[in-house]
Amino acid sequence: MDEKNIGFNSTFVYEKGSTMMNETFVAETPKDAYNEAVLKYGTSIKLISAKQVKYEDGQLRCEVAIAVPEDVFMEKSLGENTPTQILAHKTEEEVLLEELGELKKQLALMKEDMLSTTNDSTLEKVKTLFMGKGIAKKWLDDVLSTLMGNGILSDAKLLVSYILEEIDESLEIQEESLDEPKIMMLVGPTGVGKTTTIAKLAARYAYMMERPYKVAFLNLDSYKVGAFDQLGHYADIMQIEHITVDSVEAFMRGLQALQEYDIILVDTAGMSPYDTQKFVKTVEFVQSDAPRKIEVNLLLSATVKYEDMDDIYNNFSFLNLNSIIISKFDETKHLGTLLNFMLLYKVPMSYFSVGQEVPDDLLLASKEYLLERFIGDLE
Ligand SMILES: Nc1nc2c(ncn2[C@@H]2O[C@H](COP(=O)(O)OP(=O)(O)OP(=O)(O)O)[C@@H](O)[C@H]2O)c(=O)[nH]1
Ligand SMILES: [Mg+2]
Repeated sequence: MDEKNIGFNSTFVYEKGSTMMNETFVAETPKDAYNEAVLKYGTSIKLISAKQVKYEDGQLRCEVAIAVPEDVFMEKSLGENTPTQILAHKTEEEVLLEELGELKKQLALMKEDMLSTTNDSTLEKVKTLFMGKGIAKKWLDDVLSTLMGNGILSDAKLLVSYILEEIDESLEIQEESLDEPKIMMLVGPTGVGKTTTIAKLAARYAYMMERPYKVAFLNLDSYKVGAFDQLGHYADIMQIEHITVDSVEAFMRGLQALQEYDIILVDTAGMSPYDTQKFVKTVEFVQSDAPRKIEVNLLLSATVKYEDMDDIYNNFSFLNLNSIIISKFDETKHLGTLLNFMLLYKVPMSYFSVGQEVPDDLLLASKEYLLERFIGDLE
C-alpha cells in the first residue's frame, strides 16, 4: 500500500495521568474518518495522524488514527471492539488458523464416520457371506469382536482371510496313533457310513501301513435281525477276525478273546438321535469294564443338516468322544454347516471318508482339505 500524509500534522496529545487507547478509522476523506471517530467516541478523542493510503483495489482511502481515553474506549467498545478484540485483530491469522484446525478436526471426524460406515457395511457383507454358508453368527461375532477399530474391518479380502485363519486355528486334528493296542468304536446316525469306514480302516491298518497291524472286528450291530451282515462280508473278503455280540457280557468276552489283536474295530447299530433304547445299550457297552480304553469316534456326514447338529451332538457326546470322522465329503459342496459343528463342539477330527470305495476313499483328516473345499464354496 502506498502511504502519504495528507496535511494533518501529528497532534498526538496525552493528558497527563490518563491512559489513552489508539484506533484507526478509514473513510473516503479524512473528515469522514474523523467524524466516524467522533460519532463513536465523542469529542474526547485526540487526533494522532491522518494519511492517504492507496489500497490494493486501487482506491485511495484516508486512515485517521485517534487516541481515546481508556474509560471512554471501554465504555463504547465493550461488546464490539474490546482491547482484546483489537489485539485479536492482529492475530486474525491465528483465529483463521484455529478455525481451519477446527474444520480439519471436523473433516477427520466425518472421514472416520464414513470409514466406520464402510467398515460396517464391509463387515456386514463378510458376515453375511459366512453366515450364508452356515457359520454361526455368534461364533463370527466372538471372533470379530477383537478387531474393533482395526483397519482389517474395512478390507473385505483381509477380513475373509482373517476369518478363515480363525477357523483354521479353531479346528483340531487328532493325529493317527497306532503305537498302543486300542479299541476303536464308531458311533453315529443311521446310514452315515460307520460300517464302510470300519472296512476302510481295517484295510488301512492291516494292509496299507509300513507294518501290518493285527485287526479284528467286533460287531454290536445285531439289531437288524436277518439283515445282510455287511461287516461279516468285509471280514470275509479281507480275512479279518470277526465277532458279533448282542449283550454287554458277550462284548466283554469278545474283547477278551481278541486280546492279542492290535486294533479292535467296533461297529455299532445305526442310531437315530431319537433312538434312545439302542443308544443306551451302546453306552452300556462303552462304560463296561473293558480291558483297554475304548476310543469313541463319532461318524458325522459332511451333508449334516443344521437342524440335526445339536441333536446329534447331544445324543452322542455322552460317550465322551475322542474324535470325529467325517463321511460323504463327495456328496456335497457345502461344508459350512459341518464346519460350524466343528467350531462349536471342538472335537478333533481324525479321518475323512470321501466316497464309497473300500479301502481307497479314506483320508487322514486335514484342515487344508476342509478349508480348501470350504473356500471353493465361498468363491
Ligand atoms: N458317497 C458316499 N457314500 C458313502 C460314504 N461312506 C459310506 N457311504 C455309503 O453310505 C451307505 C451307508 O453306509 P454304511 O457304512 O452302511 O453306513 P452305516 O452308518 O453303517 O449304516 P447303519 O449301520 O445302517 O447305521 C452305503 O451305501 C455306503 O456305501 C462316503 O464317504 N461317500
Ligand atoms: Mg452299519
